[in-house]
Amino acid sequence: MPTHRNPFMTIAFPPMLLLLVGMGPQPTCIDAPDWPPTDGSTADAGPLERSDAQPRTADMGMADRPDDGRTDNEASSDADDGRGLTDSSTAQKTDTGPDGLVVDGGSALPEAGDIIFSELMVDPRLGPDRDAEWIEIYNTHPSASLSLRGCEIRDDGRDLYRIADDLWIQPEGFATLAPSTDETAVGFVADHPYSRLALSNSDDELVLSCNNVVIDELSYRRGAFPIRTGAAVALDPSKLDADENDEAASWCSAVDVYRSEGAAGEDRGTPGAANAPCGT
Ligand SMILES: [Ca+2]
Ligand SMILES: [Ca+2]
Ligand SMILES: [Ca+2]
Repeated sequence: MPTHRNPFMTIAFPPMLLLLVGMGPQPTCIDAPDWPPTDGSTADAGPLERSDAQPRTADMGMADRPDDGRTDNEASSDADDGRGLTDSSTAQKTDTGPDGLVVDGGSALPEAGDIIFSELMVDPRLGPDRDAEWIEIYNTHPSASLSLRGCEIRDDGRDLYRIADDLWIQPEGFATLAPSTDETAVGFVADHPYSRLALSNSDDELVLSCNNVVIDELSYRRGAFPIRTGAAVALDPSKLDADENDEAASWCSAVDVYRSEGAAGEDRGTPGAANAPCGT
């Protein structure tokens, strides 16, 4: 028998020896190296999401929707997460859009009426208007995630902001834009920061256009529209339409509180979520 500093090692691993070694003073050497798994399978993406090798168009089983002829300039890029369709905030964090992106005919560009203004914080109580105003928009499309990259929001005056980065909205989902994504300033974490936009407390216009096509526009006026300090102007959820949101009667003051600072008061609205029905 050859000499060895550990005589146990000369034996060809009988089961009882392995057990003895496992009970010895240095158990770490037989710790199972693959527990817990380190290959990513313990991430919060479940087995259904682990489909990196599959083409994007197969995701969610929606690849066979009708082609309306629109062309693709966004959807072919790689992304890193299969959960974008159910989480708009996740979608915002990707560089080129959510994995599992579903687009009409391969296009993510909205057409007229696809995205509408759904809620406006015109006159926040907490924080100055320049910091705490916000705009909520809604994707009316029942099945297509849409990108607002390159689109513009403007008024009829000097205000104009161009969306230079990706801003995705899932089908029948909401997105919020505010002067910053600073929760302390806005009262929540907006999906996208804008600049050079201000919402007049008396009357103003908002126009969303993409590739020089007006997607939605509206004009509001105090007195007709329910503009109040500390309450967003909220579109009735039965009026989520580019034409119906032109009518003052389609809007009401938000009731739900999203920001409260004790004696300083409250701001009401549902940024990023469905509005409550008006009249309730
Ligand atoms: Ca304002
Ligand atoms: Ca409109
Ligand atoms: Ca809302």
